[in-house]
Amino acid sequence: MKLEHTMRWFGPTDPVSLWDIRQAGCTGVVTALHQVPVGDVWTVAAIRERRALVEACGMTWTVIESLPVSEDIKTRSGHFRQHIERYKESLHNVAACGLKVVTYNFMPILDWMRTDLAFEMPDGSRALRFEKDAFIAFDLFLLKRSAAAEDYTPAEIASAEQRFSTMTEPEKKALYQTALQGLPGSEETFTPEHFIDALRTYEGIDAASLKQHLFLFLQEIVPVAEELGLKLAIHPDDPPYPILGLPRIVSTEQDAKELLAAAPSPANGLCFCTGSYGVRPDNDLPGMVRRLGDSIHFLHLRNTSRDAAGNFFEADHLAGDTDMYAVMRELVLLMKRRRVSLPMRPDHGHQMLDDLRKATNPGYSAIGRLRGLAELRGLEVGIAGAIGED
Ligand code: DNO
Repeated sequence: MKLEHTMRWFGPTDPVSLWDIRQAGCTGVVTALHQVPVGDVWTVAAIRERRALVEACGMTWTVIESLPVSEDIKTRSGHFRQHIERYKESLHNVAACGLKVVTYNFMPILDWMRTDLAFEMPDGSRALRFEKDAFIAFDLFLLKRSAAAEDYTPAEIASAEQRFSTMTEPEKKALYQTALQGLPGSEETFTPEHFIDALRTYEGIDAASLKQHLFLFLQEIVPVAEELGLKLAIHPDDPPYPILGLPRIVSTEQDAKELLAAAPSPANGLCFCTGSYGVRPDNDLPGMVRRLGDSIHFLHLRNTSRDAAGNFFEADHLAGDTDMYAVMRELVLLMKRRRVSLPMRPDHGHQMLDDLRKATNPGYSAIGRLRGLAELRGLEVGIAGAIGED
């Protein structure tokens, strides 16, 4: 059994076309109806229209990334009941259109977070980076979150102050935009006021209660997904720890085990993102594939390189702190055992070659991802051949 090779496509406005993705060696894309406001129903007509675009280029669409979960559902306030009913309706509609896997996340307010979208690598390509000092400086001096100072040590604050004093005005503006105005796939952009208001909705919601909200949500939607033959795949927190005083609850193997146990079903599963889980040295990625493999329904393969200070950058797919050979070996064995072909996408890639002169979605340039996919496919074929798997 081989991985199903896909790339993310942001829809008709994506500067990377479906033909580009096909020429990179993909048989499918993962995509979402980003135009539908969070909390609204995905209609059969809109899903079919998107599917037809993909199929017209000779590829398939089986994985959704993402069917977003509204803030009302995460905080269990406002219109959360109605939003859960609508979520179920969307599940019915996507199943009716033949889709198989639904990716989602349960990160409060923000999705993924970086501080630098053009971190120059020694070879001149550009990577995404999370720099701890810059992030704390953003929190303290740009966002000016009132409780921020309580979340950091005096040494961290001093270091962030020093970093902030070296930043030019354009650098501060870029940092602010990177953090608050959204990375691709994030469903919302914020002004600082709007963001501070959103933070207030989490007052009194700690990690334990957010987990409870996730479990209650799962207990409602997992039976529906199971009945429809769909697989749910929760994406982990990126980075995998609390930020801006907000709890993050899908960061470790233990978190994954708890959410799977909260609604046991073949439909309740994981999007195994090596780039997100891999930022924590205490996550043993090959071991997680071995232990959680039956619940893995979708894969994001990416590598990161971290340092002792808490910074990390997105490394080449086969470099960095995650032993991609060991992960891939477990995946090949897992697919052999389960007799399934798991959908995978090379997650992110560097901006390189011609893409350095183009406006691309950060992390989602064509050539960097093509390189990542080519390397990962080669690794897979080599391992499969060596263990006698076709
Ligand atoms: C970032 C992505 C995430 C992911 C969502 C899933 O590149 O991996 O935005 O799509 O968290 O819901």
